Amino acid sequence: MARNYEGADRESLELLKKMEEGGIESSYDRYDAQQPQCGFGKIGLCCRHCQMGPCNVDPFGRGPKKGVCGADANTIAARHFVRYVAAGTAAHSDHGRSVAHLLIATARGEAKGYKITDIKKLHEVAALFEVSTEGRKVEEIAEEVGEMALAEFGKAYGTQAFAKKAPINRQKVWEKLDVTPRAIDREVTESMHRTGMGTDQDYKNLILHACRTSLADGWGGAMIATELQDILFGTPKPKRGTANLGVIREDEVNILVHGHEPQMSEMVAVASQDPEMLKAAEAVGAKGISLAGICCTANEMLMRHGIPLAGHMKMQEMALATGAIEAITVDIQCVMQGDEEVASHFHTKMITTSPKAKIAGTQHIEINDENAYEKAKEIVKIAIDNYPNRDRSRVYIPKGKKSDVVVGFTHETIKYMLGGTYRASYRPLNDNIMNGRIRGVVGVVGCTSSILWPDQMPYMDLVNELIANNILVVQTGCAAAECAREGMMVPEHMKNAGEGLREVCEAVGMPPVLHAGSCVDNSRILISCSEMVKEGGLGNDISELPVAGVCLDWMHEKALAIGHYFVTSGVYTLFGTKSPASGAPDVDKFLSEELEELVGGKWSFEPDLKVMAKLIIDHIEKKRDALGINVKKERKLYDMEDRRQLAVDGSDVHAGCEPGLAHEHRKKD
Ligand code: NFS
Ligand code: SF4
Repeated sequence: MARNYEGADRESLELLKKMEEGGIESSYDRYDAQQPQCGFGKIGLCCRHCQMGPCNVDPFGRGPKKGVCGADANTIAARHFVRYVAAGTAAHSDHGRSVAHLLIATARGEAKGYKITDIKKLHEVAALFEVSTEGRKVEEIAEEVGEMALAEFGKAYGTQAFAKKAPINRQKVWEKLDVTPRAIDREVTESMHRTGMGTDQDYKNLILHACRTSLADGWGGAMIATELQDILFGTPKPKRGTANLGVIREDEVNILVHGHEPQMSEMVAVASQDPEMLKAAEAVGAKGISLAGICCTANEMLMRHGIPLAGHMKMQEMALATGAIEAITVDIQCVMQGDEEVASHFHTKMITTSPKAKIAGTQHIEINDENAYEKAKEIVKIAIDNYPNRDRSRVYIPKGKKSDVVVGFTHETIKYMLGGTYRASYRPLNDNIMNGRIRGVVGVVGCTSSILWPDQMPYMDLVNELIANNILVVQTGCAAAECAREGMMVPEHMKNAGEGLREVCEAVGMPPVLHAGSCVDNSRILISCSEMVKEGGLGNDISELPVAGVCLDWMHEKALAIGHYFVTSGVYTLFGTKSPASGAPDVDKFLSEELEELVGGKWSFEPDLKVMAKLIIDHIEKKRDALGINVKKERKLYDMEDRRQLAVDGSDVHAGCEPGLAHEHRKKD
């Protein structure tokens, strides 16, 4: 296939070219080899849930309209949708479960090298689980919190504890529809049950169960993962770091950490700074030991320690193709089996560490709660010993961009940054939205995939368009890594923002594009939305906020689970792909129109970026209209108490945020 290597993301393209020249297969080659892909599968109309199938339903009416069992297009497409969501929920939640186990082991003193770092958050989560803290040791509290978190996966009765963090009105919506998530494992199991041959055959009923299952992810498993990780490894704070393939070092032992759970990468990071290891590295002629992250592990390490981010999902093979990687160590999720082949073309050792994720042909060094530090050292030692085997004539580290990035914008950080240390609150954010400097907030999250070439850069284009329209952007996952790599997550990028947003960024010193973490950290965005509602002035439910959620280059099932929990939480959510249910127009209509009546949020699948940007902006303005904050005289509704509050916040933050100035900068009233 003729390829154009002239593109914006030169570093990735240079390495892809190098791979091609060296006869090293990439995911792009394999994508090409898969063409044409199954048209029925793409639109959700291929069922192989029983052995009377596989059954295809022809959306054009020229072939069969039903599967052997009689399942129609709606049933088949809706069942697929549910299974996607269930698989995504299972992935995030199993990650959350591991963290709960680790917290318990740490509290019991069984997990060498780990410690409880954020005691404030421990107390917050303890309060949520109604775990008493009075006069108890940190370890006792942590152990009980861990046990309570673990119980969320299999509790026989009741619903998810973290769902109580949602605004009251949101909880009522869920109760009315009977979609408040029960035990996490139960929702996933029930999804598999309902979607098997001969069970749930009403597409609306199926999609509503996808709602409940996805909530068990966002307000269950993923939130448990994030909150407990913060307790163990610390809640991220603003920090500078670097991103892109250029972070790989010419003269150091390079170790890539790839996957999702910080458990492994945190220990490899500690082990890499062990004096014994540094000495060993020196002995083989290396200037040091350098770690770089791939995928969401990269986001976790960047957010908490400023460890450089080498790249997102579709850059994993390219990072290996630099020929400068002594070892790549992986745990779970988004690890391409193709990495093993790329590594085998070089001296690179590939090491799997989770009993859940082995890869044929690679070395397996199991890391568990008890042995992590010793095993991490073993991995670092393997990398050091491998350094002399690096063939320098084959090393190619792109010299182009190595971007600075400022990360660490959790819902707590946003509160402190905008509200000030003494009066941490969402008031200033709400006020800036109400006065129109910030029109709204959009989460731009999710995957990158090998369907798009590295020079097709939809995230950057969309994000720039949004900030130019005074929309604050919050990012997680590989979408965040993509914009980080492009240097968009630094305060200087505010020059691309509209006037109102720029003023806020200037005053606070923050980037217009905020890095909020990994994919499980989308739960941070849910909490931010809840806080905005609770702060007041922007309606009584998440569905009233001028916000939206976006994923452009959807790849993993996890992303569909995320999208669906945003929708079910009341957020308008847009994906830049075709709908996975597009073969079943009724299901599609239910997702993109009728669901809004029920849950307040809805889906759009829109591959055209310009159209998507317009949909988002129109939606935000519609929500602002409904809130009455697009009307000038609205300002007069502030009473004295409100004014006093605003004055305090204004002095707390910066002069530019004084309420008196607020309306002069509005672009559109
Ligand atoms: Ni999220 Fe992270 Fe990336 Fe997609 Fe994969 S790494 S959990 S799934 S590809 S964003
Ligand atoms: Fe075909 Fe029905 Fe079996 Fe699916 S469940 S494979 S549609 S017979």
